[in-house]
Amino acid sequence: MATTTLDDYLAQLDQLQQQALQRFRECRNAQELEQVRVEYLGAKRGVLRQVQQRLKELAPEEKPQAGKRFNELKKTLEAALEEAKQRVAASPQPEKPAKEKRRRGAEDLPPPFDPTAVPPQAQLRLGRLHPVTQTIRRMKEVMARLGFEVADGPEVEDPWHNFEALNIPEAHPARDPLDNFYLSTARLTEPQPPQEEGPQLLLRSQTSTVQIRVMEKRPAPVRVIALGRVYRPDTADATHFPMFHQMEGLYVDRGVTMAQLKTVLRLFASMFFGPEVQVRFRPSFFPFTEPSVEVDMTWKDGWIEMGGAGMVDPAVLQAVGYDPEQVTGFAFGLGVERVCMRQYGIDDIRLLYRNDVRFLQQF
Ligand code: FA5
Repeated sequence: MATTTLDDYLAQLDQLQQQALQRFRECRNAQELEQVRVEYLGAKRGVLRQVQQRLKELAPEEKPQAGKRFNELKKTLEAALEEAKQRVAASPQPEKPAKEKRRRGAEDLPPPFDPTAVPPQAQLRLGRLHPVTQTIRRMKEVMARLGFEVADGPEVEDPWHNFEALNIPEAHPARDPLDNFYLSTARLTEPQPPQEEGPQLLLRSQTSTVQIRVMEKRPAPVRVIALGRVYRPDTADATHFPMFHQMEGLYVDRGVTMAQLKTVLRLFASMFFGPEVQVRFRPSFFPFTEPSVEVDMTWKDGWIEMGGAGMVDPAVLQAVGYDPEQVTGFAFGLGVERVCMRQYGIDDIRLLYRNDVRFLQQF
């Protein structure tokens, strides 16, 4: 026997329709709309679904009319849902007004910055050494195998170590202010206590300064390298930069010869770059070596100038208190960036100092 009459059922559907349409109209955002959709049109427990179940309770002859009305109701609610969706989408919720934000309590504010917090794994990027640093480490390794220990010196130098002891007298053009970064104490902002007139300091223009510092400190024999920054007001181009690095080498002992200098530089080149690299020595001039050479190495189809070298000038040995009758020595200074460029096939030195991670992460 039927438990629900047709009239009751139809009345219930009318009431439901009114209610539901009202609820859809009142929705102000997508979240509310979704709640109302689930409440009425939800596939499992929606009100419409429950009402559909009750169709079974009607007498068989009443079912077609009731079913028809039910289908109408369903379509009406689905249309109301669509319309509400469009209305909500067309009027995006404005940001909460600033006034309201300011009134919010501390618990609504973002958490305070915690410098000890570990960021999520995805944000952690593994760093790597700058290619020039990698080159410096490798150069030290190779030279250590050839018996050279590492020495060091300051980047801010006095004229004695940068020039005079290296046989570069006061009037020499290499000391021209246009070719060096002299430090001017006159620019200091704080008033300075009266001082004795000191030497005009400068950023070292070559690592040859370390030759002097080492020999001043210890007697021969010395066999050292010094790797570090040097500064020159050079215009940047593909092979020059105003700040660059040099590796200085110095070997002083009884009976050191030019043949040994050439052998050490050739060995360095082949141990660093491989047996196919060729080394060329061109006659040159440096005030602190005699004779002097320019050192080139093959790269691509030509030669790249790597550095200068020569036999330590007797005047330099004298300046540091060595006896040029007892000892001789050789010295060389290689451009580290040039070595790095040949090592990695970099054809413009400026790329090394642009701090472009896309470039740097290749090494
Ligand atoms: C010198 O600096 C000498 N002190 C080298 C030396 C040492 C000679 C010991 C004899 C005995 P030079 O100015 O040529 O030499 O520089 C040496 C190397 O530094 C150059 O061959 C080049 O490889 C590199 N170099 C020079 N200027 C720059 C620059 N602006 N940017 C990058 N590399 C440079």
